[in-house]
Amino acid sequence: MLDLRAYNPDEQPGDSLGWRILVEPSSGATISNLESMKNGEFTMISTFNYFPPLHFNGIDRFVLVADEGDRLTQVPFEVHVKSVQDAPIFTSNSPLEITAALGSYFEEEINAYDPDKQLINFKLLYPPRDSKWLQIKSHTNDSNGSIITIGGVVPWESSSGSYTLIASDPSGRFSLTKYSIGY
Ligand SMILES: [Ca+2]
Repeated sequence: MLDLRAYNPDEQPGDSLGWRILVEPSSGATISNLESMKNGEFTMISTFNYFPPLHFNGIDRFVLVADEGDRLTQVPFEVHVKSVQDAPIFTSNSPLEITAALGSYFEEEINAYDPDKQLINFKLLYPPRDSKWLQIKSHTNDSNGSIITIGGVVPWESSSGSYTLIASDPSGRFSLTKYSIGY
């Protein structure tokens, strides 16, 4: 790309040859810092930054031109942006401080979604020596994401502890959120 050179075969005094964008990227990507540099009789692209939109993958197209003022040459580009998978994202607050009453049933709903719309798996990690009273009670998936409910009857002998919830997708990418439960 940076080697792309243009040449004005019939340069007149005062002509200036430069590169510019003719058609913006079809994906909505941003092209910035497009700058040209004169190198002998050629005008080269010296700087060029291309930022595809977040989560975009597929084929993107744009057109640059080398413009000398009265005539121009179009150079069409096709960019293949590979898909990169993302980890699930918790939309509930994190970390969460929760107060639960000893001996009573406690429940908390947690929301997460996967930017690639993959199925999310949840796993709960316990503090050391925990009686594992807290469990994943329900887990629903729809196109907007996952809702899971963690809950259980708080044992009388509980002392405050920190629980970690892991959300992972089939590719193994994961996020975690911590819950600090006090009594
Ligand atoms: Ca994913």
